[in-house]
Amino acid sequence: MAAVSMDESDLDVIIIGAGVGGLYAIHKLRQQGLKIRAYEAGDGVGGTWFWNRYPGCRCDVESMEYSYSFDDDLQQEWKWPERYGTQPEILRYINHVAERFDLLRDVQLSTRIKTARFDSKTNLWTITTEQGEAVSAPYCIMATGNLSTPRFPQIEGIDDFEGEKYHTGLWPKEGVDFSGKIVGVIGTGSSGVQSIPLIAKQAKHLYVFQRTANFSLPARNAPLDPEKERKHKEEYVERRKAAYSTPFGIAGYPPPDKRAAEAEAEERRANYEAKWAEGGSISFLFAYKDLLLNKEANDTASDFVREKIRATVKDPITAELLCPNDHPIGTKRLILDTDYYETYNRDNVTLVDIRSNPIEQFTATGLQLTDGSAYDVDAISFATGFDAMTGAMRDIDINTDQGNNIRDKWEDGPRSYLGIMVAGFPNMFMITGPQSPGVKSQMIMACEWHVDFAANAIAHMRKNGLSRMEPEVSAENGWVTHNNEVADSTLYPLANSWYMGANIPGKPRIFMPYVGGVEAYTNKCNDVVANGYEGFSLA
Ligand code: NA7
Repeated sequence: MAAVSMDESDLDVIIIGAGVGGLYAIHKLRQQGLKIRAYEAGDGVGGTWFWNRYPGCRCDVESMEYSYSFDDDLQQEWKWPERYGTQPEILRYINHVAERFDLLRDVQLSTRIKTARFDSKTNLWTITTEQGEAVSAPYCIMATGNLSTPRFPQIEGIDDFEGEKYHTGLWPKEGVDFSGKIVGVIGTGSSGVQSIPLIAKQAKHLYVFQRTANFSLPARNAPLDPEKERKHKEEYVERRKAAYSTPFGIAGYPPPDKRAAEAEAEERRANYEAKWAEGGSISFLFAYKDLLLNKEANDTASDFVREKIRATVKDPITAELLCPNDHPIGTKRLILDTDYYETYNRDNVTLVDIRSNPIEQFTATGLQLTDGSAYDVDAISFATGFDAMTGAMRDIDINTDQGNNIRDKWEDGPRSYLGIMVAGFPNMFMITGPQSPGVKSQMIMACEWHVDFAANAIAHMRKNGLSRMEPEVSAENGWVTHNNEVADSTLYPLANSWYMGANIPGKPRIFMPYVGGVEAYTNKCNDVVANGYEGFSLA
């Protein structure tokens, strides 16, 4: 039987998750004089950057952008060593922020939330932890993350494998030494592509088991140019503001004004070459304005990258297998790598095609494919991804005394208003929830936006003596329809991506992020607020 802990009984806000979003929520809500408590499953803060410690883990947004904007002294004083932040560096930064703003005193670590229930008579959320503790508060913030529920493949015999078994999203803190070992990596999304070159350098032999080839561009990581850093810092405040008027929430990339067909083949090639040399995904996807809208336009960019793969990988069969052919470039998360394709020129790396010859089963010593061939390995790294965007919330039994349950509500795919709240679940705010631009934008900025929205809404309710806020069903339906229409006007739904829920067997295929762009989204949110929280019912 769960006991309500008395010292927590006067809480105003419960926050679930102490990653980038949860930590900022503590800071923001505390400034409003609210009593808050955050619950975090990990034994440290940082969310994604706490768990994903695999070799090569690095952010694919440049470090000067991928940071908090809420405090100018913080952004002026922090020094990022490289163009793209590594996992240890980003985690160091997050811990610095937690200490600097004294956030840890409101975080309960090593505490996984099992249930969250809203009672309409008391207007209170009560959460219970796996340890059996129960805590109540009028508001609940789900800062549970989009890529926080790692998934192992459902393949026969997976528990029979007696060697070392790792998941990139649950990597051991102490690291792993693959020296002298035969290693298998399953999965070639960002986590696989980032870790493969480093594991290859250490392992005796590396087998990469690839089901689907993905597009990857060179990151061109390098030490941060001091002059670039100085200039960026000088313009920080304006750049952060300008980011809200861009599609991906990142300033400094002028939007393209040409369609791909408006350029001659030679001009296009030169353009793609320049972007390839510059590194990074936004610049590349901004080569032409219809790359994500028009298949022929997209083919020109996809073909260019396939040519680069063929030119890099010496063995033509391996090169061909590495050429993505089932989705337009950019419709899955575009990967940034360092020496990924070059790694296949090493003698100790073998690419195994498990599309034409799937894994049949795991054995005590390795894995066996459908044609009977067997691979003995000392260790397997599962780079097999996450139950993205909805997995973490569905893992918690979120329900109300009115009979609503998030698992039932989202059975055919997530439904929300603005990716912030869900009809039937009053006073529950999501940080970068499904149907918001979250994962299609600069995530730290997206977290700040959602926390600010929730904090302002709570302040509005308290000021006006209101105790309950939730979306009207019609507003939610309208937003879901709009979200789907916007996605359907692009090439995104053509890919079997985690954006679509396609990586989890049985998960409904609905395009989950809002892809109308950050500018359109934040304008919509501002209008909603200016019109007295239009589409929300406040009681
Ligand atoms: P992703 O991008 O979901 O990649 C997972 C990879 O694992 C992908 O290549 C999958 O192939 C493969 N996979 C998944 N299940 C299986 C099974 N059952 N058998 C074989 N291969 C499988 O996850 P990441 O961790 O790399 O990246 C997630 C995000 O984190 C990334 O987009 C960045 O935003 C940061 P498939 O394509 O499904 O055929």
